[in-house]
Amino acid sequence: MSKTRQALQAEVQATLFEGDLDEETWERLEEALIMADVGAPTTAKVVAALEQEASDGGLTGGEQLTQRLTELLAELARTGTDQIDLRHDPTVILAVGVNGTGKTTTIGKLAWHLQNELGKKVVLGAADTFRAAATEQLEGWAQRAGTEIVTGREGSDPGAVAYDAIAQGRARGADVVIIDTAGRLHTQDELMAELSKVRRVIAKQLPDAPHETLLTVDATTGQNGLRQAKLFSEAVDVDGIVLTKLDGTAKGGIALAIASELKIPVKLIGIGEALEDLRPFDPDDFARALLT
Ligand SMILES: Nc1nc2c(ncn2[C@@H]2O[C@H](COP(=O)(O)OP(=O)(O)OP(=O)(O)O)[C@@H](O)[C@H]2O)c(=O)[nH]1
Ligand SMILES: [Mg+2]
Repeated sequence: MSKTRQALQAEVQATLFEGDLDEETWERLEEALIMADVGAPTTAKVVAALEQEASDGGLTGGEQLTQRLTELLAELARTGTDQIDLRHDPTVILAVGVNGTGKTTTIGKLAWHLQNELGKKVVLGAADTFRAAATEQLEGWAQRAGTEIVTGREGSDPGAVAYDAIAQGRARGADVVIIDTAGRLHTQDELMAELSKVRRVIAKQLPDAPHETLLTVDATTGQNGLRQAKLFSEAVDVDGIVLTKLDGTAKGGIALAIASELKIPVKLIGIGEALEDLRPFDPDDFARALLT
């Protein structure tokens, strides 16, 4: 977050502490938020609310303004429940998203966290059978995280691998089964249909599953990633967003734009490539971290 903080903080602080709250304050604030990828609709809402409060006399100085801005951003980012419910037996998590957004890496980190920090037994399913390298990559993560993994042959049916993984998970008493899938674009009809089929096959093995479909979004792709996520979530049911690569961007405001514009909770954030670089998304902490 430090890159976003540096970019946004400098601009906001310069804006807010330069005396009166006037037209220029609002323009500069708007610009700063747009630069941080908070997005035009969300920015407009926030600035209009602040302007109103200022003209009603509720806001006087820069300090108050910073505080209200933080509160408003956090409010907009709060969407539904942000926690993953792990009470199923086993809980099935399905990772979906556009190519290269960080599905496999997120699964590795999540598996590690569940197993080593929460003491859950995890089984991974390598249902990205598109390339042999994809399975190898997930095997590497399974090894590092110390979890079991179920794989299929290259080119085999991804639904069958998902089905097997859940069957194995149940047989071995796993708490969580996490299924990897191949990257795809919402415009690839056949691949989207394949994803729906994977979901149907999973439900055949366990009626309520998948319990959590997580869509990974690459934070460095900004507003473009937001549009992709919107279209993707219209094609497949998504329960939560994992916003990845936040360590590599000065545009962390995208988390707020996604939550407030898509109405899908951002549940996890990726902040690096190592096992421990995954965090829960907390709107209050996040808004505070953006500004102070
Ligand atoms: N800096 C950084 N890099 C990340 C993060 N998450 C993933 N990556 C990197 O992004 C690249 C793609 O990650 P993958 O996990 O392979 O993405 P994927 O969605 O599984 O890709 P496909 O299976 O090809 O669709 C890799 O080089 C990862 O190391 C993150 O939070 N921060
Ligand atoms: Mg992958």
